[in-house]
Amino acid sequence: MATRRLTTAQALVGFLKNQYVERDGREHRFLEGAWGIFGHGNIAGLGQALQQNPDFRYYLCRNEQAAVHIATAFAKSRMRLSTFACVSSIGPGATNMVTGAATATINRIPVLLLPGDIFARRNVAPVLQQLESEQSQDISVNDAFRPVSRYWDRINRPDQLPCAVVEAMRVLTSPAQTGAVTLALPQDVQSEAWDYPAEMFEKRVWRIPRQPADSISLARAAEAIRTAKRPLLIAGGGVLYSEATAALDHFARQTGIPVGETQGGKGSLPFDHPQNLGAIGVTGTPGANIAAREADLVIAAGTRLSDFTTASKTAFQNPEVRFININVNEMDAFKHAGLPLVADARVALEELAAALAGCRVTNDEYCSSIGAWKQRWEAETDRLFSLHHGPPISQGEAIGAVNRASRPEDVVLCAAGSLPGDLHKLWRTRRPGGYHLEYGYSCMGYEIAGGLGAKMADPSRDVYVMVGDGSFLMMASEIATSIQEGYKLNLVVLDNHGFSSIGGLSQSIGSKGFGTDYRQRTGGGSLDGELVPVDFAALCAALGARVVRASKREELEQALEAMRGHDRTTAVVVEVDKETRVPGYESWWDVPISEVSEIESIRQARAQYEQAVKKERRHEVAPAARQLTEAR
Ligand SMILES: Cc1ncc(C[n+]2csc(CCOP(=O)(O)OP(=O)(O)O)c2C)c(N)n1
Ligand SMILES: [Mg+2]
Repeated sequence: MATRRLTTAQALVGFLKNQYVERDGREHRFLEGAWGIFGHGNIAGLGQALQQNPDFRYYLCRNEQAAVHIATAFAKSRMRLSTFACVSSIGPGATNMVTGAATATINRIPVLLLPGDIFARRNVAPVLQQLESEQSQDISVNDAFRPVSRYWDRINRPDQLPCAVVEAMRVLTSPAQTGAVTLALPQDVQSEAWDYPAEMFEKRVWRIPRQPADSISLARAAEAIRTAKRPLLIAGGGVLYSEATAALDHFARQTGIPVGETQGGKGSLPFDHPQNLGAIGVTGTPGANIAAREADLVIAAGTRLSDFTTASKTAFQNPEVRFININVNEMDAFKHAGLPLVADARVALEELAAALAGCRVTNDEYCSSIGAWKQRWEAETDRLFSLHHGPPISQGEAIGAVNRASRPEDVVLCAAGSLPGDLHKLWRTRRPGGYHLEYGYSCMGYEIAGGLGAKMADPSRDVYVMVGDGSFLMMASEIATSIQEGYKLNLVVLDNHGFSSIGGLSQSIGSKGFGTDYRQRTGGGSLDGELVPVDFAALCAALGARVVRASKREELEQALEAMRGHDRTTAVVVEVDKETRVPGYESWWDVPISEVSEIESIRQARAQYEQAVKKERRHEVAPAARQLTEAR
């Protein structure tokens, strides 16, 4: 057998750079290189291996968490067909990636994490940054990756590597199983050599299958759709990842069934598609939420049915409601006692459309409601886009300005704060992938790093990162990385001196905004003094961005116009009114309120909560008559 004598780290890089995926006849290199930061736990091992493999590019970032966000946003933008590896030293560099791992796994996005680890040989322990345990020498901080990884392994001997990397690729390229994959690499093992089989370094193509649905279940689903009176389809991220947008367009036009979009699925249809009711759930439009409330059949396609989509299980109030779940992931397909179509979204939608050929399901009355809801929502969006409030202007107006300034192919990107809800409702998405929200983990700090990943995934699309002051302060470091790599970001920093989102939530639970403003501590001991002065424009400039300040709406519009002419990361900083919020529509979110309290406003909020929570339904144990299938 031909072999190559390589270190574990050299063999790992040699293997990774030769992995490809193929779907629908298109082939992609799966890993485009490695992001990360070196330390003593990887510089001599993996660092050296990357140095001698310049065709597997190393990218230096400022924070290991950011590395994972960059990789995640890149993979999300590439519809999960390619990603990056992320490397770190041992200890804090490694644990910085844990939050990124959770973000990727929850969003079902492939990223490969390669943290350094403590010596396998153990004789020099405890090494710098080692977590010592009295119960076992087989514990390190990297064990913290186990619950947030879809596959986790520790390479304690060089000859374990071939088995581990093949498992890693199997999971990363599995549409149902994908997420963060962690291979912990003890510092000494990285540098140890072994005679690796030469075949390990040959090009390998992983074909991503398009799984069809079980034929009996599909026939039952078609029958249920044919006889439904108020059907509704919910489009989740899976519709985008499976590149099923054309299939969805065809299915919706043919059947007349309206579509509500989750955060992950927004952009599955253009905003002005006749069947697109827009955002659904807690941050949804009135039309989508009324349709959900009345629906007798919900077709959930490529969605995890999170609490934001189901309005904490209050969204579907029709006593007869039944579910059909199209999902590659069996766990999702079985939710709400639904009829599981364990299948690729595109194949399932095409097969359903074929089975329903010539069948328009929606009656005239439902069709006219859909048209009226759409019309009213466009008028409401126009109203919120032109409040002419302030200065400080309203966040809705700022979103309108960015939406108008961006081209149809451009991308808006966001993750946490009040922006995700406002964007979900208001952003007029024109192309698939034009709306990039990390709302599975809603991780403050994802935005700027994620913007860089999205821009790298498709440099022809301009990326507008909309970021609140809180998220900005959590992690703005990758502005410098965007300058280093020459990828231009358009940053729109919305400063409202604290947390509009959690501040609003605090008001609604009776806590009057406690602890949600960026204010100085007063003599009385509370955080309600003067605003903490933070100059966001100076921060952006200091990190290398071009920057403009805007306060009036016209200034924001001019700044956005001027942004387009620059080829380097450019920021506009605008103050927005924290209290002028985009309202909620026909929905509710379960945030339990203290059962007993000394504060009267909290007691009142609790009384309302007790009423509202009664609307929560137990779809998972629906009576047999409401279940569409007994499939196992
Ligand atoms: C890492 C992290 N910590 C805490 C939270 C909880 N959280 C959600 S939104 C938010 C405030 C965000 O502030 P900002 O970015 O200024 O947005 P705004 O609410 O003002 O729109 C907080 C603390 C979170 N989502 N992520
Ligand atoms: Mg804020």
